[in-house]
Amino acid sequence: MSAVAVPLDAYWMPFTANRDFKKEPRIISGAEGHYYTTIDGRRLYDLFSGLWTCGIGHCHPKIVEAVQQQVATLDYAMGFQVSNNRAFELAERVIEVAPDGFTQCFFTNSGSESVDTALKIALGYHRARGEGHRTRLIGRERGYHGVNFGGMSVGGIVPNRKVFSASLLPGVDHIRTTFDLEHTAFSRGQPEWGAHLADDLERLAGLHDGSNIAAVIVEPVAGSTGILPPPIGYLERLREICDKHGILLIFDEVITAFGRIGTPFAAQRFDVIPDIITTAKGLTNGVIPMGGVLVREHVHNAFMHGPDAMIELFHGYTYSGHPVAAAAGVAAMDIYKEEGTFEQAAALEQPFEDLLHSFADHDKVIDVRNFGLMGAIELAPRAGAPGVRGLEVHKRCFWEENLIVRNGMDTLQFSPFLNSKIEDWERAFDSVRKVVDSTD
Ligand code: PXG
Repeated sequence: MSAVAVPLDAYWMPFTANRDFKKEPRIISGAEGHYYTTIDGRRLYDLFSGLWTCGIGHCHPKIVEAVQQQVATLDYAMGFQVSNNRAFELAERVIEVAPDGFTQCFFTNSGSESVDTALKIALGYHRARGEGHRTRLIGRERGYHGVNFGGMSVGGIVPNRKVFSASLLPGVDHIRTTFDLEHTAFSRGQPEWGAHLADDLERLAGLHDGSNIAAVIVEPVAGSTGILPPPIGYLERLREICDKHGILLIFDEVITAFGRIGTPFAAQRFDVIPDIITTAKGLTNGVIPMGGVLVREHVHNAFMHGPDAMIELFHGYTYSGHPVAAAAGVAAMDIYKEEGTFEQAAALEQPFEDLLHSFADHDKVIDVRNFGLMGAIELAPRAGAPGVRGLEVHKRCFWEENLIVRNGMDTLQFSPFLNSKIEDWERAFDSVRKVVDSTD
């Protein structure tokens, strides 16, 4: 346990069991490369690369330098009516690696803000084209799209919605999750079963009439809910149904963008091109909070009518395109290119899959899922105590094995560095096995 005193009372931690945490605080005070340093001086190997954020490692010297220089040159400039050079540079760099047809990037400060921005752009797009009746938004069960009202409403994570049930956006429906242990357990990569689940969108189009639906939003590979790769053919089918009914397809790529699955965007890996893409996390390698919403030309063009002197989209944040965040983003884009980060991630996919699936025959494991450098080992819940086994593994890895392993209930989640060393993984997964073996 932490030997150094930290004032624990005032900070209300996000998505954390605060009282449990404060009995046994796990506090990090430094980081370098693939390791954290705890406040009491231990080094921990990070199997979650931040929170899916820091794909090229912590405190990358080039990003550190870019941020230091930028903050001493231009710390902030108003982003409405005037702007800063860095925001334009970063938008250009992001569009350079985006799928063909994407021409514009709108900046936010987080994934949640990117999602709500994307939903508003979708509604504005239809209205601008004279289809203001298209107001329905469709998400998916078990989807995670952040915690703001829009993202929470299209999201499908029950505990995130439960308390706020009466305040969710009206006019939202959900298609079925692709999670199905009976048909897909222990699939390597994309499950073969489940493309037909996309037809649930056709069902909703039948119920409401497709002409009333504005957009459908999905994570191409669902992340937070415990890594659900799309069944083969599923995303293609969603795209087809969207095209048939004039529905915009939004890919929430807050996790999957910038190399996590071996390509700049998941859209390229699956060769399914949405109309709007949301990003955050890897945009700055997690160094400064920032998100981005990428749109295809036709989406942007729909807004570019009316008097030139009129604001086209009444939306934006004080910190949209913040120069220090944008400088971190430009440095991240430089490194991705110079170090071949996306190719490095692609080359690591197979060894990662093999390591994860070496847990498949463990008696406490009920599923293993993976795609790109996203992986999950789902443990059987302990009778009458769902989630406890997973949390114990997380804590024991932290205290006994000097290892960060994130758990979502009883699912152990892995988001390793895009430039990981296989020897480090071998050691780390040996430790995970030791802990899983010896946890009740
Ligand atoms: N969309 C997706 C797909 C995400 O994964 C968000 C939106 C929201 O981003 P912000 O920056 O507002 O948090 C996310 C965030 C986990 C975990 O354990 C994942 C996220 C957040 C917290 C935990 O997998 N992703």
